[in-house]
Formats: sequence, structure tokens, C-alpha cells
Amino acid sequence: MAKLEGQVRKNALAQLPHWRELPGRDAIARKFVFADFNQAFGFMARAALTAEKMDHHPEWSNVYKTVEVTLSTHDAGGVTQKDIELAKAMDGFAGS
Ligand code: H2B
Repeated sequence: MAKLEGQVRKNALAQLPHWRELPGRDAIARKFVFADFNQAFGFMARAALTAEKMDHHPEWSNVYKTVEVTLSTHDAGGVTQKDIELAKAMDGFAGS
């Protein structure tokens, strides 16, 4: 899987308005804030099953109702279509 670059990358990121590019690293990140821990952990459970199916895993942390996610393809050294797909799936599970 190749790193996304140029216009292709721009177009892909334009579909993910809640995600930002990390400074100093080729990765995308989003902070999800839910109503409570139950919602946050439900989201993580769904995302984890999808990630495992995709063989593509998030870097993430959870504090109470907040889940911070970073996506990058380590094998490629940057953001690939797999990161875009997992980000979209996560947006879906979060409802936006
Ligand atoms: N997840 C992410 N985010 N990036 C990878 O490069 C990656 C992964 N590689 N999950 C996979 C697993 C690889 O290490 C295994 C061996 O398939």
C-alpha cells in the first residue's frame, strides 16, 4: 500500500473534515468526545473489530469519555488509503 501524496491525498483528506494532519509526522488524528464512558468504549469495541478485520490498527488512548486516535500505516511510513478507510469507519461508528 502506497503513501498518499499530492492531489490524491488532498482529495482523501477533504472527505475527513474532523481529522487533522499531525505536525512532524505523516499521520492523521481525531479526538472523539462522547456523552459518557459507555459510549466511548462501545465505539472502541466496534472500531477494534473493524481494525482487526482490516489488519490495520489504530494508535489510540481513552480517558473517560474521550478517545484520541492517530492513524498511519507503519509499513508505508505514512498515510495510505487504509487509514482513510478506517477513519471513515470510525466517523460512522461515532455518528459523524
Ligand atoms: N496497522 C497500522 N496502522 N499500520 C501498519 O503498518 C500495520 C497495522 N501493519 N497493523 C500490520 C498490522 C502488520 O504489522 C501485520 C504484520 O500485518
